[in-house]
Amino acid sequence: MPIDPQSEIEVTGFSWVPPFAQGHVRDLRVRWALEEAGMSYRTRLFHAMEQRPDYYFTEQPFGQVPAYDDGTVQLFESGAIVLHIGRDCETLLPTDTASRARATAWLIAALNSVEPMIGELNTIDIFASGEEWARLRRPSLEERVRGRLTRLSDWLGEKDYLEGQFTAGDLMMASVLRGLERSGLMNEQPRVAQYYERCLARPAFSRALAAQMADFTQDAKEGVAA
Ligand SMILES: N[C@@H](CCC(=O)N[C@@H](CS)C(=O)NCC(=O)O)C(=O)O
Repeated sequence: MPIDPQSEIEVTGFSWVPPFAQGHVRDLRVRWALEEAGMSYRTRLFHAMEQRPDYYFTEQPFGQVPAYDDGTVQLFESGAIVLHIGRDCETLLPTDTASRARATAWLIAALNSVEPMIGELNTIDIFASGEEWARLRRPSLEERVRGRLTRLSDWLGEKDYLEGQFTAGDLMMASVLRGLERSGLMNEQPRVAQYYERCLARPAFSRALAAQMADFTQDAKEGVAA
């Protein structure tokens, strides 16, 4: 869906982030879910390096992005927002109770059981590489990530998606796995790598990514802190 300035749905993201973060800001998950659901949205953008206005903390208690407002529901937390969008999209959240519950479980597993250690790995690689504590911490962290990838590979087996069909759980798992692109660890698990590529090959993901990238200012694209 093209971004529609008249849409009732507003998604808050960033107009500027450093180049390494472009295409990885968490409003991408929300944009992807909206694309899967065929829902248009408008954006409100902040500069990542500038103080968010006071009123924003009443919408997002930590001042982070994304935030979401559809006129009826105001939300923060990318997982909660994707689940909310999924209520009206059978692709994201199947209508039968059992499948819907499984999709929800995978979304939470992505955020709670996989994302934290990938986040820590990236913190080390991007912000602390070369520091002694990072050198000591990294090998065990890498092993923990490898462990999760092995389990994911075993779970996937011959399935295309975590529960057979694409759901919000896959959207979130693939979003989280994007944090491993820098490390190359996913290449050690071909099934996971293929699953990841399968998720990212969805046209809805490409549209969401293009829209996020288009929203960065020229300064951001040039890597210049305005
Ligand atoms: N758990 C939150 C995390 C949100 C988050 O970390 N957002 C980052 C951008 S990807 C952010 O706003 N960082 C700036 C900050 O923390 O001030 C979610 O999934 O929505």
